Amino acid sequence: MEKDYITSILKEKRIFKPSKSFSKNASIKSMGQYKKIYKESIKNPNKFWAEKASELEWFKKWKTVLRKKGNFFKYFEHGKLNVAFNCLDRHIKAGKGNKIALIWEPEKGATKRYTYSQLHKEVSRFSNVLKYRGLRKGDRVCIYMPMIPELAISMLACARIGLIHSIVFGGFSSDSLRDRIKDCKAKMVITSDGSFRNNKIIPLKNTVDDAVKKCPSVKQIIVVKRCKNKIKMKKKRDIWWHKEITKKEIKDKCEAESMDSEDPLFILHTSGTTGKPKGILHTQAGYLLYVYQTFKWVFDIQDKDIYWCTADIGWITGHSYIIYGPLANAATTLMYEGAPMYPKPNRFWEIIQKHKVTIFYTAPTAIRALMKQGDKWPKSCNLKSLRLLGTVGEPINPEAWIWYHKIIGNKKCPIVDTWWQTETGGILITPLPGATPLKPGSATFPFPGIVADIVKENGKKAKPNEGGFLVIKNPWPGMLRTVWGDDERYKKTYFGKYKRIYLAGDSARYDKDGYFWIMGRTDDVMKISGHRIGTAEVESHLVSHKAVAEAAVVPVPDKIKGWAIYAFVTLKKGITGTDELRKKIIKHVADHMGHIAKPEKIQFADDLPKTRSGKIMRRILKAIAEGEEDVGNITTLADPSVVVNLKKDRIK
Ligand code: 7RM
Repeated sequence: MEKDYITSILKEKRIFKPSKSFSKNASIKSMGQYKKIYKESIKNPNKFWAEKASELEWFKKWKTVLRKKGNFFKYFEHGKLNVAFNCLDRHIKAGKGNKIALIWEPEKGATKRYTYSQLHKEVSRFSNVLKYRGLRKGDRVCIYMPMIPELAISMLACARIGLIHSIVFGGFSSDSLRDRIKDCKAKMVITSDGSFRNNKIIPLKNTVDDAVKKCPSVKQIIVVKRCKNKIKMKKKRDIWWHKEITKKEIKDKCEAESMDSEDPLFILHTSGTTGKPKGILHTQAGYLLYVYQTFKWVFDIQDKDIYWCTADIGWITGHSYIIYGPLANAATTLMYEGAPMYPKPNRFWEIIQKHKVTIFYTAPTAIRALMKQGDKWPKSCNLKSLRLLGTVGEPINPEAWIWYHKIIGNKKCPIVDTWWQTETGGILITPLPGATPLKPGSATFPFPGIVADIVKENGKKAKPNEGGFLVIKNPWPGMLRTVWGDDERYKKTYFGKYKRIYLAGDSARYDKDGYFWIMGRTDDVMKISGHRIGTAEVESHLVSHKAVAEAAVVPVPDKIKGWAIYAFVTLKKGITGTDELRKKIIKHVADHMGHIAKPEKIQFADDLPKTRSGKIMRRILKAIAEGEEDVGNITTLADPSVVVNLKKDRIK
């Protein structure tokens, strides 16, 4: 599909202009206006960001917009504010206390709604619980929760009193959770007895119990009762949320802590080239400003909008565009607990119909999966409320784009294809819906303030359609500040290849009209169903199985997931590769790392293609897994004959 994808986007000539009526009411109404704002923002970025920052509420004004020290950047130094205050109190003060902040749609059962005032109260009370339990500014709190309101409340409560949250996606298993807790030395874990998905209960608390066995930093675990399933509560360590929150000592009011602009807000681990995930650090003011401004313009948010992003809050998309961006804009944000096809493949469309969702943001992998179910599902629902659609996480193939546009958007909704990363904090390359003529499959142009470029290996600008490395040449307020506890890794990963220029890790090209087309990762990171997973991480979990001697993993194209994991596994002497063993190894990876990291296919191999110095040549494995006749140059292999056998045993 990769090749098909490239040919299809190279042939893609269609252009979709925003309708006059959409542009008329949008905050950015034309390409002319975008270009003017963009030009000014680049000419004087500090002025641009300072102007936008004044829309937030500061306890104390900043002195400098940006200070650079080598590859480290600080925004709004000497300024003080609070993120939760800006997401809640600011709007209540402006008279929006009765507006709905959060709509929660459970997998089963009744919808819950929180106004800004109600959410403010819940957050304040839980902040008091955290204080009561002895946590203080700068402490780390790990959140391992399903998509329930208490997750949003926990994040905002941390932000309110200056605790640093580190959210771990509920699809990760105990080893991944343990490593992330250890890396940031969290004092507390917030979790739930379980989570519902496809009518099954996933026992999150058991996973936490397992993970914290080797985490001496964790002193307390707060547990939300969600599933009423039986779990063990360890005395003195484990605390029920509902019991704690109703204690008489817990008051409704909690002062928002005055935070320095550059104090940490959260850590979010993401996969990189090595087996050890990076703890991406985002700080207060710059991050808040960046998600505020991008949410406002990219989603063209208006007072009456009902906005729904289907991501999980355990990923950056959920942090920035379910919670912080929407709430900073006083928007109504919807949060859905369950799976896209439960109980039927029209669940998403039913939710849109039920809540009259106006803006819908999802991943190409979900679009492809839903498209495969047939048009009858969306056609069984009233989707007329929709006015804007968005995608994120991976390139969208034009076929899926057209279906999304035609069947979901009824040909009238612009589609914002937003490119960004955990590290970037918010959206960097994207259409602005009232302005940008769209080309299916292209993320179009950089957001104001962002200097994006594509360069060749030697650092020179690539020519149109030539392709190269996607880089960002100037800092922006939402960028990561470092890798938690590892400044060297930060410098090396993002600024090691080109001097003073941020390396995104993606390959891309721009066309003759200057549109950006993102092609995919250039490192050992895979996007499986839009989830970011490192090959090295999966490999380390494969080799930790007792039967496995060696393993190498490559992504192979998949019609729904975008990419799927194909693993080459060498077994220990005397062990035969059976289907039974294959299943066991896959389960082993799921149990330790998470179901999202399960290899789709495992090929048992006597030997792997290695250079004379013993390095596994993934390029060759990738070609073999994809069924290429010609696997490229194999003269540097210690034993070129291994290729023949590997080709023969390929799993189709
Ligand atoms: C938001 C998110 C980042 C990687 C990134 C790309 C890929 C994301 C798009 C995309 C093509 C897009 N953060 N990616 N958005 N590729 N078009 N619109 O996904 O840290 O988990 O992943 O995702 O490869 O580098 S992430």
